[in-house]
Amino acid sequence: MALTPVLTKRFGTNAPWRIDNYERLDGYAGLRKALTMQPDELIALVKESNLRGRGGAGFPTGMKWQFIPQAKPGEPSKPHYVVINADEGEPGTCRDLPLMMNDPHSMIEGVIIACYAVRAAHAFVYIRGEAVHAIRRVTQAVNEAYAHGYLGDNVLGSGLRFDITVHGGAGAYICGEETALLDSLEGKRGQPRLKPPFPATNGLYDAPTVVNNVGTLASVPYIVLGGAAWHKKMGPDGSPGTSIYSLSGRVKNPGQYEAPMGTTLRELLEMAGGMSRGKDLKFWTPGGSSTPLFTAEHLDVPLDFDSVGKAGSMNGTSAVMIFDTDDSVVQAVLKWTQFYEHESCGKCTPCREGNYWTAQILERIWHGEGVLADLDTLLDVSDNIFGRSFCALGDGATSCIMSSIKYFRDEYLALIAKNPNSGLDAGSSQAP
Ligand code: L3W
Ligand code: SF4
Repeated sequence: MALTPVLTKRFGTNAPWRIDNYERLDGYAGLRKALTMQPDELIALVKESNLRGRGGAGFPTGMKWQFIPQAKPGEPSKPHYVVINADEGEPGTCRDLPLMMNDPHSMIEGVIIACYAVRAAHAFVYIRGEAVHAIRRVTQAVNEAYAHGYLGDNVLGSGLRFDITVHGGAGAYICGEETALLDSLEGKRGQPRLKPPFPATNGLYDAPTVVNNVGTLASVPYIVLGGAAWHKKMGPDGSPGTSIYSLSGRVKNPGQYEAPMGTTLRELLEMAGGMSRGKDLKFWTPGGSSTPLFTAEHLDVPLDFDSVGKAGSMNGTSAVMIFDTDDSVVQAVLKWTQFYEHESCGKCTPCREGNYWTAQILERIWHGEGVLADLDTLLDVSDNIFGRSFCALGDGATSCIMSSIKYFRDEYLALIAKNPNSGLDAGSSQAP
């Protein structure tokens, strides 16, 4: 797919994480331009660009910024915050960390522009605790930004002060959920809050807060420089721009591939050299393990928020994990379910108990100890988790189970049939 890279344009250049190199390649030009505009003009520009959040849900970024309540003339202004969700933990997702390692200033520049637009003076970057290298890299870049006058007092002569605090998480997947992240940032145990109210009105320290993903904010300087029309030229109307797709699994050259939103797996596989073991594609995730599985029949689905949704899954974090005909779907689903069981925060019963039970059932099926009734039980427990859990982790955990049974029921039955007491004939893959 021919594309002039945008988010990854500095990847592979000479030490792009250093501020002098960043500045040489248009760095901080977006911020300079943004500061000549009114904050509301910037919000209107981002709305017009139709940029949608890259954290998983695809919520329109400009609308989120506009939700931040602003003081009326003469009223004292209250604190607002910008929080960057860099707790990248969705299995298969690997694009925020490479972005922060290669080009941390593009995110920082986007953060300062967002702060100016929503009238926030302080931003917090919450980085996944295990990614010590990224915490160091971003901290160093923030220090450089202070030294060069992009942070601190009187930024670029605007009379405005902006601060960024870098915060390392403690290794809990649930802290990628925005309200759990806010609780964790406040020093509490990271567990999701009830929504509404949304962070836009009651966020960090109960103040209006924008929570955006790394890739979302890194896109902002380019939109300020290129304009909304330029941004909308890439990808489909409803989900414009580019995305960094992370490809992993049975692919010749796994890694990060920037392409317009709406690129298909067939095109991505071409970019990545094809399947790695000469086997056929069997199943894949369009947006991480929390999104329903796709199969070879979905090779031509455009990978954007609307098209993937229409085809029965979610674009999620554009984390494409690829499996071939020698891979067991039951084993993959077991591994993901054990992950959710471990990462469930325990706040609500359907997720805390349900994931425990689905993991147990999957484990016995995988070890040839399942019974025919297990498939119905798996679907029933999943049905009781989905839509009844407190946050998206519960719903997401059921995606791989329900979609794998939909597409690969026979594979489950063949494993169950290995148990002489399963209620199925050995070797049979058909339900009676
Ligand atoms: C104000 C309203 N704000 C919605 C805001 C809300 C949030 C954003 C999206 O889950 C998905 C999830 C994972 N007034 C608002 C409003 N907002 N209505 O919009 O909200 P929501 O609730 O639709 O999504 P979410 O809870 O943020 C995100 C999926 O992403 N996912 C995994 C993500 C993993 C990562 C990672 O590793 N980096 O992000 C994968 O598919 O399952 O469905 O900001 O406040 N009326
Ligand atoms: Fe916690 Fe799971 Fe409930 Fe979310 S769904 S609040 S992770 S127990």
